[in-house]
Amino acid sequence: MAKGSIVAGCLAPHPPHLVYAENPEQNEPVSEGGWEQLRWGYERLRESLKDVDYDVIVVLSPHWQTYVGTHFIGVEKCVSKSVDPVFPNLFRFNYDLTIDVELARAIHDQAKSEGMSVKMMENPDFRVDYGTIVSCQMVRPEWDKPIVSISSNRSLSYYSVEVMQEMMMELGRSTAKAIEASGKKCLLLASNSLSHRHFVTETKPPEDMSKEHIASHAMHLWDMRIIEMMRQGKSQQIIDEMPEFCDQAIAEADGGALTWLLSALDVPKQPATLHGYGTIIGTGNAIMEWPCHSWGDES
Ligand code: 2X7
Ligand code: FE2
Repeated sequence: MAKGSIVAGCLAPHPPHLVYAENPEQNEPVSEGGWEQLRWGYERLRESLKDVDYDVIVVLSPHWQTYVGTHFIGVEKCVSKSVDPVFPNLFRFNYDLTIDVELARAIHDQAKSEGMSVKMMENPDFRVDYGTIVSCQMVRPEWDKPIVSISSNRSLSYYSVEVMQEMMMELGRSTAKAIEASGKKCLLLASNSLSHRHFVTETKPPEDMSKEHIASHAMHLWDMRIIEMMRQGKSQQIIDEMPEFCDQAIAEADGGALTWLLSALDVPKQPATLHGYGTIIGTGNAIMEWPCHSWGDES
């Protein structure tokens, strides 16, 4: 069997506003659009991936929060309605998705063998979180690929960013190893915003773009700093600065998705492509792609 591979890794932010603004048939609320810069960014990402061959999407979302270890959905068919608890007016999404349980279990087993606390989630009534759904919908609205859904272990809440990063570095290595052994081609998604300071009141309508801007200049500076490091292949520096980033920018990378992704990509020195940047209720969001399929073995 040929070795499996990661064809690309993406930072794929998940504010429900993006799906609300797109008006896909699965989402009940109806909008007049909005957040176009980010939605055009996702359009560019989809265009960039359109000729890339892959079997599975592997996604880690900070909105599936688990406090004892990392969990993996272990149910093959997930069909239900996902409602954003904070924005039920924007996101009530009827989903019908397939899980690659075999690959999920392979990553679970590999991580377990490295000493991580892990669990297969086998409750057939489990509701898939909106972060997972929004990122997948924006990257691949056809829903024609199975996914592997990985929870966010909130080790930062119990311990520290440093402990969270140790664990996510191991989870990333285990993910890459299991993918290689599986023979499958995988697209990895880290589902998170960058700076995460947000407004506490909603505009009328929510898609009134005359009110949308970054929460503060300090948040803007952090977002630009992280984006520049990604564009320059300075992944190790991002990992090194993660404690300050999480603390000062209340970054949603606190859920571990970005560290997991960088680790699975072997802390890449290759530049990431910026497909789009924009704010959503004051938070900073970048759509980035590490196109590993084009790097070759020598890079
Ligand atoms: O989950 C989110 C988010 N990360 C950023 C902005 C708005 C809503 O939801
Ligand atoms: Fe979020």
